[in-house]
Formats: sequence, structure tokens, C-alpha cells
Amino acid sequence: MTSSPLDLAAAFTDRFGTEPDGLWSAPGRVNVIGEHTDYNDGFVLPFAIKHSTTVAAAIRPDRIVRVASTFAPDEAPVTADLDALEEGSVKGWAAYPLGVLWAMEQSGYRCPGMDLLVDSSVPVGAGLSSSAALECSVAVAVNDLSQADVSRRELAVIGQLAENSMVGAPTGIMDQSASLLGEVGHAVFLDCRSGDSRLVPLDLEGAGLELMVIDTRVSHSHSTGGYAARRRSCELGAELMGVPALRDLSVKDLAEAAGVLDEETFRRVRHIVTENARVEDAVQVLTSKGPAQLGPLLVASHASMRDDFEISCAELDTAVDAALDAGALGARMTGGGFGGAAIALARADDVAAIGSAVEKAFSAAGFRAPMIFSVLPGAGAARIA
Ligand code: GAF
Repeated sequence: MTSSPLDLAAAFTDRFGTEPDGLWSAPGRVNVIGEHTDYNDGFVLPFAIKHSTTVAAAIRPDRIVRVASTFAPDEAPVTADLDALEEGSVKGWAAYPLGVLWAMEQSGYRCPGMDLLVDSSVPVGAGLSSSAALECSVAVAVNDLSQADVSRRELAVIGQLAENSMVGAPTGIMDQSASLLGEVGHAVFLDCRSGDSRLVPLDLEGAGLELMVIDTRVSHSHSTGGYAARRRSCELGAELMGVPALRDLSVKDLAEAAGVLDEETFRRVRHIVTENARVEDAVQVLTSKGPAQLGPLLVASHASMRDDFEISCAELDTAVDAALDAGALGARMTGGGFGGAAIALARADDVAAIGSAVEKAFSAAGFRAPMIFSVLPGAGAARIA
């Protein structure tokens, strides 16, 4: 459900019997390039999208937190005592908002009790980071309501801590950073080691382009399986190569790595090393030539994730291949993989034809129909009422 601010405020009053103190919103993200590089201390280039999560919140006079969602209007709010929250103590979707409060306190910021009602337009499990949107909407609300004055960079770390320790997903810092630092018309170039970020202009409309999202509707979760296994391979690769993180290897080091690592670990390492280089190249291309020239880097990124990192799936490959065959300038899966969404960079005039070609290819393969829509770089998290 996606409510207007007025509707959400009214729904909050229905739920909790008081008016909210305010409404805070945080977007999902699309990653232009730089996949699985964040937890390797590397580079990423995501942008915030208009799909967002909004939370209505009101302070309580005690240390109780109640969280409810517009998606479950008949379910009782999940209730927790801030003094009793512990790592991993909350299960289900409430682990995200309650995890943020727990992580704020772990980071030294005392929070008041509060009631929270969450609403969202970010598709869940689609690789557009509905989880970071939820964490960051709560993080900015809690930051304001507790007058903690935490920087955006630290709020991103707090969101990540919530996801790693309360939800149990060993994810990196990219998604929270995009959600908190995004700006209209820009991508966020983030150095995940130093935390330094820079906005890179990404004027798709001005270049006559669209960035299509092809949501395969194959749902994924980063709390289980493949994501954690990839992270372990990367850590093993860094350890065997004697570096703190794969960020410290360059393309030139790959020849040596081939002699040191087993075949699978080598391919995992090669993805990260070449992907980091592609992010830097993409920033260079965007600043010197413009977005229309990004295509070959997107195509190379997808091949690397499909063949070396092995995080693609038949639906994502079909989306990418069909989009490219129908004239997309570039295409790749975006996000953690194992499902979720692909992106395709297209001339505005070609978007309809590419969309139908992808739908046809999905139907021919017997896959569920994808959801296809275009996105633009939008604003980061903010108080909206
Ligand atoms: C998910 C994670 F949450 C990010 O931290 C990042 O690792 C991404 O997958 C892959 O680039 O979105």
C-alpha cells in the first residue's frame, strides 16, 4: 500500500490513538555498477529512486516501542522494551525498525520509546533495497525524535548494524548510503573503505535515455545461503592473498592470484577486482562522456556476475539478453543477485520495444511476467511532514 502523508497520519491515529509527531521517508536504490564490492572495502555507484518507505512516528513517555505496518492492518503492533532488546532478539519484518533503535543505542545514542507506522512503495525482494529504505526511514525519524544529530554517514553504519546483527544478513554499506546520501539527478560514488562519497551527475533525461528496471519477481533474501557464501569466498581470497580486503588487489595482481587460489575462489576474486575497476571507469565515463557511453561497462559487469561470481539466475540472464538484443545500450543484474531486478540502459525511443521483447522472452521461457518500469535518480531520506 502507498498512502499519501495525510492518509498515513490518519492511519497512525487510528492505530495508536494519537497524532504522529512527524513523517519521514527514505528511498530504495538502484545500483548503476559495483556489485558485492561494498563489503570488500571497494567502490559502488548507486542512486536513490522514487520508490520509498515512509514512517509515521510519535514519541512515548516510556521505553516501549510499537511498530505496525499498513501492509498488515489487522495485525497487532510488534511491541518491544528498549531495555530488553538484544542482538537477534526480534524475528520477522519488525527486526528492521527495532534493529535500528537497538543499533542507535549500541552506538551510544539513547532513544525515547515511540510508536511507528510503516508504509512502503518499494517492492520487497526485488533487489531495490526495500530493507535499507525501511531502516533509513526509521533511522532519520529516530535521529530527529531523539535529537541525536547523527551524521548521514553514521546513520548508514547504524542501519547496516541493524541489518547485520538484528536481521542476521551479512550485507555491506551500499544500500543505506544510497538511501541517505542520494540527490536528484546524481549517483553516489562511495568509497566503502574510507566512507568518503561524491555525487556524480547522472542526467538520463537530458541525454534522451531511460534506465529500465526489470523486476524478475524471483524473490531473494540475503539472510540465507548464497550472499553469505560469496562473502566468505571473498574473505578467504583476501586472506590467501595476504591483503586486508580484496580492494587491495588490482587487475595486475590477478595473474599471481591465479597461481595461489583454487579455481572457484579465483573467479570470485576476479569479479571483485574487475568490478572495482569498472566502477572507477564508470565514474570517469559519466564525467567525461555522459551516460550513453556506460553500456559496455554494464554488459561486462553482468558477464562477471554471471560467470565469475555466479549470482545471476535464468530470469536475470533472460532479461539482460532480451534487452540487449532489442537495442538496450547496456544491461546487468542489480543488487545482491539470486533473483531481484536487472537494469537496462535504453534510448527513450526504444523503451517500449525493449519492454515487449523482455516480456516475450519471459513468456517463451515459461517465467512469470516481469514488472518493468523506468527510474530516475531521486532524493535521499528526509522528513516529509
Ligand atoms: C545487497 C547488499 F545489501 C549490499 O550491501 C550489496 O552487497 C549488494 O547486495 C550487492 O552489491 O543489496
